[in-house]
Formats: sequence, C-alpha cells, structure tokens
Amino acid sequence: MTEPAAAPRLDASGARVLLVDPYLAQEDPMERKFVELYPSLGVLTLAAFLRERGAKVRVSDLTFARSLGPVRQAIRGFHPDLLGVHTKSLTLPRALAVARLGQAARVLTVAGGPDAVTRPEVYLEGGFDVVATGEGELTLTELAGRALRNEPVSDVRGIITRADGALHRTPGRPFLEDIDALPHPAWDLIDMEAYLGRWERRTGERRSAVLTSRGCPFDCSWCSKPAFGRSFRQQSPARVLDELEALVRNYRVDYVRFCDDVFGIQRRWLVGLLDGLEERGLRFRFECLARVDLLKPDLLGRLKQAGLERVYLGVESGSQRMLDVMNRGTRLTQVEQVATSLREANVRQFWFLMLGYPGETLEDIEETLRLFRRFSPEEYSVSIAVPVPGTRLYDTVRDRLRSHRAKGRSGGVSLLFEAAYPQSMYRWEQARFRWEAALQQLRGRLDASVLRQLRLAVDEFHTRVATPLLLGTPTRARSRHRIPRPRLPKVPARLSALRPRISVNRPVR
Ligand code: B12
Ligand code: SF4
Repeated sequence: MTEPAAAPRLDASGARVLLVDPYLAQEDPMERKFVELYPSLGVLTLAAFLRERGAKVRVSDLTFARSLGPVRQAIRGFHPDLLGVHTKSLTLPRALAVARLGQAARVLTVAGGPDAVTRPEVYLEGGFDVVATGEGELTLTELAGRALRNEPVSDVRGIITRADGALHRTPGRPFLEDIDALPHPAWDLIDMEAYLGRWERRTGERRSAVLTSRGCPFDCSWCSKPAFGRSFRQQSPARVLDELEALVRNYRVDYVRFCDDVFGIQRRWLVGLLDGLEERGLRFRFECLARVDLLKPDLLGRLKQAGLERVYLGVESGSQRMLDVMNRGTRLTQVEQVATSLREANVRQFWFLMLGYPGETLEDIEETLRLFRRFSPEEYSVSIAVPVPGTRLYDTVRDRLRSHRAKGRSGGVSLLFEAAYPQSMYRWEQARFRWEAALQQLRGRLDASVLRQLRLAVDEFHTRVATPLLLGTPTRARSRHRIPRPRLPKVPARLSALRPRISVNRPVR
C-alpha cells in the first residue's frame, strides 16, 4: 500500500523537533571490536524531511557522547515541541532514560524505529507518550504539527498510545509512494567529521552509509523488518547518484557502504547505476549486501571496476535442509557459484553464518564448516541465532528464552534461548571456525601436509574429546573410550592475530 497522490501535504511549520539516537558507542561492549559506526540514516532522513516541511530540527546524536548531557542541554536550550527517539533493542535503557528527560520537561515524547514497534508496551510504560509504527516521515510531521498547536494526537495514523492501562493502535499509514522525493539525509545536523575522521584513522578511508531502497521482498524466518515489512521500493539511479555525488564533493567520502537489505535486486537498476557512475566520473570504493540468488556474476567485472571492494553474503548454513527451515529461499549451488565468481573477480566476500537455529544438528554444523573450508571467505561472522522480537524465530523460541534480561537483548555473544545443545557447544563450534580461518591464513606459509595434519588433529579432538565432554556424555563412557578430561584449547595468540574480521554475534542483515 502506498500513499495516494491526492493525500494532503502535511506541514510542520514552526514546530521545534529534537531527534535523538540514544546509541552510546562507548557503552557497547561489541563496539570496539565489531560495530562499524555510521550515523543513523533513519534519524537523518526524518530530520531532513521535517525540515522540508517547515520544522526547526535538531539532532542529538549520542554515538560519541559519554552521557545524556547533550540531550539535557538541547531540551533546555532548544525547547522542543516534540522529542523523537530512534530505538534499537540494544539501546532500550538509554531510550527510556531520554523519555524520562522528555517527560520531566513536558515535551511530547515519541519513540520510533525497529525496537519500539515490536514491544510498544515497554516504551509506553517506560515514559514515552507515543510509539510510531513503520515508516516515520509522515507520522512524525503530523505529530510535530499537532504538538506545536497543543492538539491531541491520539487519532494520528500509524501510532500506538496508552490510555486507561490499554494500548490503542491507530490504522497504519501507507508507505511513501515516491522515495525519490525524499531529501538527502541531514548530514549537516550532526558531526559528520567525527564519523569520517574515525574511519580515516582506522582504515585510511572516509566511509559513509547510503541507502538506495526501502524494504525487502523476502521472508527469512529470523529477520525483523519492523519499518518497511515486505514492501520494496527502489530509488532511481539518478537520485542515488545525486546523493553519492553530494557525499563525495561535500564530505570527501571515498568509501560507501550500501546499507540496503539487498543491494541491486533489479538488473536494469544496477546497470543504470554503473552507467551513471561512469558518466559522472564518480570514483569511490564500495561494499554492499547481496543475496546469492540475486548477485549478477556477469556484472561483477564492471562492479569491480567501479570500485566494488566487498560483498556481504548471507550464506547462513551449509545445510540445504537448514536453509529451507529458515525459509531463506537460496540454494547451496548458488552459494558455490557466487563464491567462485567473487573469487575470480577479486572481490572480497564476507559470509554471515548462523549456528543454533532451531532444528539444527551437529551434522548440519559440520556441513557448514565443510562449505566454509571449501571456499574460505576472506571475512566472516559466525553468530548464534538471535531471536529478535517480532520474528517467526522469536515466536518459535518464545517459551525457551533464557532470562528476562536476555529477552531485551538483540545481540551479544550468548545463546539467548534453550537450543538443541548447550551454549558451550556453540562456543566450541565457533572456535572451530576460527581455527579453520587461522589455518586458511597459513596457507602458503606452511606446508600443505602440515596444515592437513593440524586440521585432522582439531577434527579428531572435536569428535573424540570436545563433543562428548560438552554434551555431557557420562564419565564412564569417556573412560571406556579412554578419553582424558582435557582443557579446551584456545586459539594460540599468534594464530588468532591472523584471523579475519569476525563477529560472533551480529544479526545485521
Ligand atoms: C545499516 C544497518 C546497520 C549499520 C548502521 C547502523 C546505523 N547507525 O544506522 C550497522 C552495520 C552499523 C548496524 C549496526 C547494528 N544494527 Co543494524 N541495521 C542496519 C539496517 C540494515 C539498515 C538501517 C537503515 O538505515 N534503515 C533505513 C532507515 C530509513 O530506516 P529506519 O532506521 O528503520 O528508520 C525508519 C523507521 O524505523 C522510522 N523511525 C526510525 N527512528 C524513528 C524515530 C522516531 C521518533 C519516529 C517517529 C520514527 C522513526 O522512520 C524511519 C524512516 O522511515 C537495518 C535493517 C533495516 N532494513 O532497517 C539493521 C537493523 C536496524 N540493525 C539491527 C541491529 C540489531 C543492529 C546492531 C544492534 C547489531 C549488533 N548486535 O551489533 C547494531 C547496533 C549499532 C547501532 N549503532 O545502533 C536490527 C535492529 C533490530 C532491533 N529490534 O533492534 C535491524 C532492524 C536488522 C535486523 N533485521 O535485525 N546496523
Ligand atoms: S534476511 Fe535479508 S533477504 Fe532475508 S528477509 Fe531479511 S533482509 Fe530480506
């Protein structure tokens, strides 16, 4: 469903809106190692949209902050009519703390983004007046106008409020019809240089994130798509090229991360983008996320020439049975073809792999490891399945969530539900991937036969020692097989230094 062309244009002239992204990088234990910092495109697009409709907008981006001080100051100095907070499961406590600041200042306080939509009651009980569902541009504009005029908001479309202890959900709002008309993100409202400079110091590149589409038409069972559901809308190549050009010219961006759920779904679009990059003489390197069934191997040469550096692939499992259980919609043969084509085109591949999905057996994990061995991707992440609220995976394991605290988390290194095997088993399996990656890095430096022996030794240890031990095989059985009680080995420091970029639990798709 999209917004009918005849819908009246909403206006927020004069309203003062403060938008907050309550993610404090320094509080995130994963940040230093794994999380790549980009400003929230959702917040910046909302800010730009509101500004176009006459609102005065400030963004309090807490990414590099040490406390909520900047929000306090902004509330005091800017006197917003509306305080809008972007939410992810990871940032729930901070989002609620911001809501309390809004409450104290008697500002209309609105939560939006992936997490609030999936558990609105937590946000409304925690101090928010309103939770906005789905795409936020029109809803926030209307809310800002009402807040300015002190009008009630409970009938605004696309929101959830609470009254007399019950939740009230208004009818959803149609999606924006023309996402080409969206303004460029309001980069000027945040400290872009803080992000770009950090990247430059770390990698030598000035990296920025760009989104060319909204939504994803697929339906993987673990995937949370709270904002755009299964809708899919693509911006035209020309619109995307304008945004890229602005980033390159104004911010000297030389590396782009395309953040689309699935980049370049349509061939014609991709060719249009490549043509445009050539015509405009735009040079930067880039990375994107693709599905193995949609990557176009025949275009890889052109993409590489245009600057394609890395492709993130949701490989997930080396077991076709598990891919089907996950409703992934991909075939292992496609993984094989794409992995080979990327290698031939000299494009780095980053594989997302997932362990612990309900129904997975140790043999399935073995198949995944075998696939990993065959293609040795340059980078990878092996996560333990994370049940994000609002997904079918979450519903499947809802009764097996491990603790109240775990229910609130979206990521981490822990097993968040009672799976087929104990957490230590999955940790060990993750370590096997690390070992494998380390061995692959040693290729060319060590004799192939030595590598084979090392691999066999680890496999042997896995079968004879680690698995019975971790699955709690009775001691008598162990002694019958003369298996000593070992200490689990860690990857030696020198090998671990060689390992590729790994995150143990990053459910980002
Ligand atoms: C790109 C991306 C990243 C990038 C950049 C993050 C960033 N700072 O933007 C990186 C790789 C760094 C990243 C990291 C993480 N991500 Co991420 N990421 C995405 C991805 C693919 C796109 C985000 C995006 O730009 N969307 C486009 C914008 C336009 O949409 P939006 O942000 O949802 O905003 C719209 C609406 O939600 C709404 N809205 C949003 N905020 C607000 C606020 C108000 C007041 C209102 C009214 C409306 C509103 O209006 C917006 C415009 O229509 C999404 C999946 C997705 N398709 O959204 C996952 C996603 C957001 N990430 C997710 C997660 C879990 C993470 C991590 C926590 C992973 C981890 N364990 O480390 C980290 C968190 C780090 C952080 N800084 O917050 C989950 C969130 C799930 C949840 N319930 O919390 C998602 C949904 C992926 C998934 N399916 O699991 N991520
Ligand atoms: S995991 Fe990727 S392909 Fe699957 S539904 Fe989610 S965004 Fe779409």
